[in-house]
Amino acid sequence: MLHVHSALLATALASLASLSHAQCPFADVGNLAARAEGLSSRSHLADFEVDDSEGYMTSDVGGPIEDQEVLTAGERGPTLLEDFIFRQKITHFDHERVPERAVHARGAGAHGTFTSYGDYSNITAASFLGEAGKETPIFVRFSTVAGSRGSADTARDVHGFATRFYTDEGNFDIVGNNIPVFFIQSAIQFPDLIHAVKPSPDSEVPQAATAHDSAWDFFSQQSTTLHTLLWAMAGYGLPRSYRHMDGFGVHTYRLVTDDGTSRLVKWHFKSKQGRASLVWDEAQHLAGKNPDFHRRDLWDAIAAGHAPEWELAVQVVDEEAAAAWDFDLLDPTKIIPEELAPLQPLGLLRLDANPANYFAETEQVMFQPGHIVRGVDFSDDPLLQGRIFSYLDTQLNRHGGPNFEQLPINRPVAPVRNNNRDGAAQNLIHKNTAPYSPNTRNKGYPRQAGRDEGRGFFTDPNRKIASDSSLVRRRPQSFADHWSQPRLFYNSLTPVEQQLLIDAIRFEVSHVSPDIQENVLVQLNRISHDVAVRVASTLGLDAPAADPTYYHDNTTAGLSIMGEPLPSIATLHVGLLASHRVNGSVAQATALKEAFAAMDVTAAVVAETMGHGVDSTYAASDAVAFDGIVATNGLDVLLASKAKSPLYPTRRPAQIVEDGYHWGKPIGYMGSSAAARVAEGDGVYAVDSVDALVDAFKQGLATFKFTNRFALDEES
Ligand code: HDE
Repeated sequence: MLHVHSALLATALASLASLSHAQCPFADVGNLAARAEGLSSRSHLADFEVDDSEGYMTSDVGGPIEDQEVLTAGERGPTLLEDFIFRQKITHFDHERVPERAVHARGAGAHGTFTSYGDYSNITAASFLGEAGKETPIFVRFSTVAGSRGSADTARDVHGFATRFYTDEGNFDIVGNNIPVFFIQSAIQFPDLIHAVKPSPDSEVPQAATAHDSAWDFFSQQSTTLHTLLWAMAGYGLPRSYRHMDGFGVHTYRLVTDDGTSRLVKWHFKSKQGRASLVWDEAQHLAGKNPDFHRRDLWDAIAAGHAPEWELAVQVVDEEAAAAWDFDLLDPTKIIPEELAPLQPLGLLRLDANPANYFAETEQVMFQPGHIVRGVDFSDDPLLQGRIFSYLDTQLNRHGGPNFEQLPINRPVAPVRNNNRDGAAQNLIHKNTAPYSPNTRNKGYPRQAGRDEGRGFFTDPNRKIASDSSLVRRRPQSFADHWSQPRLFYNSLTPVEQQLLIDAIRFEVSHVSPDIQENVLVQLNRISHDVAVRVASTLGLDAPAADPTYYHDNTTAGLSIMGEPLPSIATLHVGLLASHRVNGSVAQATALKEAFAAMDVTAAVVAETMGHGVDSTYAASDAVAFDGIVATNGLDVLLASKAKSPLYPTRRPAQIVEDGYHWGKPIGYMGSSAAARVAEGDGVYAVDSVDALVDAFKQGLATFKFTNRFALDEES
């Protein structure tokens, strides 16, 4: 029935979309069509949606009320306890919050669809991968880790990438990150890690940052952190948007076929938008200018009908071959280089619908690595094993009871039948009066499902434990090398990316105490003497003597972000600087905006005041808002060093161009504006026509960051 509704709506909107603009009663036909399409990916929530577009206000139990004045004893008298309307409204407000997530508190989510490319029953019995073209609704939540719910999106951090598949055989969650490794090898250390990176217990400083003693004290004492730390200090800690980052399941999982054959796998989500990062200075500006930068970017792209996409892929591992590798597959601080196990694509994720209510959907979604489906199984990775326990526990704390899976965003689309009963906020009315197994009173139902009956989980999951099964509290020797893979990562970056990574460590470690700085240098030196020397030079310290035990020159493919152009420039955003003081400038910016729109690149016309086709003012604009910047013909008047106006902060137009240049963005000068150019070189285009500019920007935006503008140590 619900499907019929959304199908009807989709048809109605599609026919609206086919009307010409003049006939259409709505202004933005494109967006309406996009919304209708999006609706299908969240149609399983439709039963729970509240539509207040008509009707009288009521109390929580349905009686019509007015709620703007309290009931008092006389106009100037005391408020009466009897005022149930007031008490209900205030009490509900007092209880509006649930505890924020202990980690990953800051995030944004969206709905969409996963489409399987094929029938993968040769590697898994999972039904959502069982047929080419099979569609499964999904919800993805992206996040930062350390900051509180109100912290800035662009804090340097590992980023969460949690995906729920509402499969026809139950919910399957891949609760992953945008970095393929993790800081620790065992779940028992997670509270230590988080206590170290969170703000200081006395002052609650700093927020959403790791440039403090406790974080680097822990990192330098716990060398398992080094690999993830290096990824976070590189561009992976500063994604341009959630859309421009990949996702990883991190742990080794298992896929199991119907006949019980089990294979080890790593999950990957490859961004179809490509990977792109900010630079640190830019990210810091954004934290103040637009703390919602990532959240808004995702929302706007989806609202405009530009659904972001990722390819789901797996590295399938041959266990016998893996036994010869020099790292352990159960160690979550290690990647499997793609040379050892190539990615096998499985299907496409497409996020095409924004939530209707942030709290109900994004805040209340409760992911768990323990949410798996038939055909997927765990490995013995000790970090994963601990997570299977922790997430259930944390959801009990956040929701306050065991019925959180009944919330609309958590409820599976597959039927739920079992003997779990009662508890706070029980939403269901169970009619079975024999809620136990085995029973005869309910004819034995609900029946037990197993591998061969009812498509259940495997009673015998075909997993073995090591033959030496004595109880121990120690880690295997195969987990002991914490330095070779960080070096592999570092070696695989371009020289500019290596420089930015070193600069990030310099920034962070400049904020910590000298004894901790010394400890950090010892660890960096085990990865690379060059890195240790370059960081030490900033700190005014001597690096330790080279410690070559783990030094090597190996590299692996696919880790550099800045070394590759973006596969698509669609939905990148360009600033078009114009002036009402210069004849034809706003008109030229408008022509550029239209030409960019034809390439699905959005653009904003900036001038001194709003009106006449201007989207933003210099008073409100900043280079951080744009992926590329164009100064229209005649703008040299505004860019001149003596140009002043009460309509914007001193030198703002010139500052936008200069910042954009220093942050590596493509810069265009039209006509005479080139007289005020900051510099020449790659990614700086001085042209006369709209066509020439747009043509140059195609390549400029795809390059994204012109890295030769960043200085390397040896050049200084
Ligand atoms: Fe989490 N993690 N984590 N984590 N994690 C949480 O669960 C935890 C780990 C990740 O958008 C919490 O619902 C432990 C690795 C994401 O809602 C909590 C350990 C990876 C999210 C928790 C880890 C992650 C969380 C906080 C070590 C990448 C946000 C609230 C054993 C593979 C999900 C919550 C969302 C959230 C515990 C390590 C990713 C406290 C104990 C490794 C993306 O349960």
